Amino acid sequence: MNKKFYITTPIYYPSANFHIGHCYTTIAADAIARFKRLEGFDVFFQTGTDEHGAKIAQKANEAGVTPKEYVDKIIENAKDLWASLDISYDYFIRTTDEQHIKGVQAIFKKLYDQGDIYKGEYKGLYCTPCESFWTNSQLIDGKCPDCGREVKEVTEEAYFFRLSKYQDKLIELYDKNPNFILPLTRKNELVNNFIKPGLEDLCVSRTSVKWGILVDFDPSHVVYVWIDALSNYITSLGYPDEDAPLFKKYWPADIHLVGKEITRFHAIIWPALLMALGIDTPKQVFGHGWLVINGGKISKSLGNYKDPREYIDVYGIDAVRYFVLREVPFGADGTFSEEALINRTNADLVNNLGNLFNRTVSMAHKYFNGKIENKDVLEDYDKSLIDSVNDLDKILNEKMDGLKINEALEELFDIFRKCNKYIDEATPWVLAKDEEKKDRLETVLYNLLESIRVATVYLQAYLPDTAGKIFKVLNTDKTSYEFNTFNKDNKYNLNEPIHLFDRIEVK
Ligand code: ME8
Repeated sequence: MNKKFYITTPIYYPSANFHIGHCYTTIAADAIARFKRLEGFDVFFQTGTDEHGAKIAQKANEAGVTPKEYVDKIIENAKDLWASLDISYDYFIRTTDEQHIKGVQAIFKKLYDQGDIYKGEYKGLYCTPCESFWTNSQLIDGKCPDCGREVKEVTEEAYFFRLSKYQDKLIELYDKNPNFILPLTRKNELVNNFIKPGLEDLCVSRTSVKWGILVDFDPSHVVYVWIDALSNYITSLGYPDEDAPLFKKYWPADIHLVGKEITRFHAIIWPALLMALGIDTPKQVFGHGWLVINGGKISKSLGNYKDPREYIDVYGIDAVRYFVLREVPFGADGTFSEEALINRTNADLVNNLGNLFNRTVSMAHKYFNGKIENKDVLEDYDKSLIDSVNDLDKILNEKMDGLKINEALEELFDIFRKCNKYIDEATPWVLAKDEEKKDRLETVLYNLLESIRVATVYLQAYLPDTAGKIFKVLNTDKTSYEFNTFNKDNKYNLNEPIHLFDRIEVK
């Protein structure tokens, strides 16, 4: 039986204003999910929308509609964005789904019945845009440490989750599973800033917020939006029914991929809740960095970004996907600019891959009418290219297991670079002048086509659109993982060459 792999993105706040930063988590999760599928894993890739909370209610109010009407309409924007980026999610959860609402209510009741949730009074500081409670010591200059905006003092009757009870168990979880929080810098931040100062019990209900999941045994309360949101990862699988087929098959999650600012919710509150529920904790929480513009946050109010679909329209899906996956070491912050996107596209996609593919296929047509077989007339230096191609599997597996996505792509594109170098060494246009070198010429073209084919098997994980185009021209059905090594006995009958990418002129 295939091994399972459950990967999630955060569930997004429904928005009319998505930017390239929002696409970051999802494009990365998509590449990981596709890579695992390629390898034969039974993958469940989940994304969705986080639709409750004061912020949404406020926006709906401004638009003169009910919160549900507001989210129903705006949700399509997220689905459309993911479709335009070729995101291959298996399940899209909405926190307004009936199954999710019932699941969250059952979770809350179970924790209350067993004493992990109790009633008390909340006095504290709340940041409405971030839906986060803060203590005085956590504020920076008296403002929300995440977004820098004003916090409000609130006092109200509230339910609390005994988070403090799980302090030692969380430390044990991190110690026993060194890869639970990655990259390591995030783990150190969490332990030093949150765990070591001592965890306080967490306020998990609000009476002043109306748009949310009602506590069914005390309906003047709604469930704190982060408890609601985090639960999505199991309600989608059928929890609280622990015998639900999806839950049995896919839980625990293999990776929760999140942005760095929400790592603490996923690596502290979420595993503590799961421990309280008596179910397994996820295997890994990976907190990636931010894409920034001019060193600062991408922000609607600064007006410093375009809708990602505008970049897709101009440069193509795969230019955007490639940039996001390749430009920044996965985990660190990185700068987004249209100029950097153009430079990356021209250097790697146009000059390296595009050029290689076009000239290889063109030569195959020019010299052999597109029909190429291996004539096995080898030179010493051929071996080095073929060995590199056959090493890809091991290298890419290592890189992807460590979520070094940018390095994996670098290795893959190094094969295309080596193929270009091989053309320069073999000089097919010189061989073509000599009838006696005809078999050597055909061998050279075979080696190139076969190397491109194997690399493209992997390229499917990152640039599915481009990989599809390459396979179509190669006219091959050897596209799956089982054909991931250099085979001497394929036969090519190529379709016409195409330009994979157009050079982008800088205005
Ligand atoms: O946080 N660079 O939703 P969200 C990189 N609903 N990633 C960025 C980014 C940037 N400039 N801006 C946003 C939420 N993101 C909650 C999650 S999960 C139970 C609830 C990433 O719509 C961000 O880090 O604000 C997060 O991973 C994702 O976009 C969704 O952010």
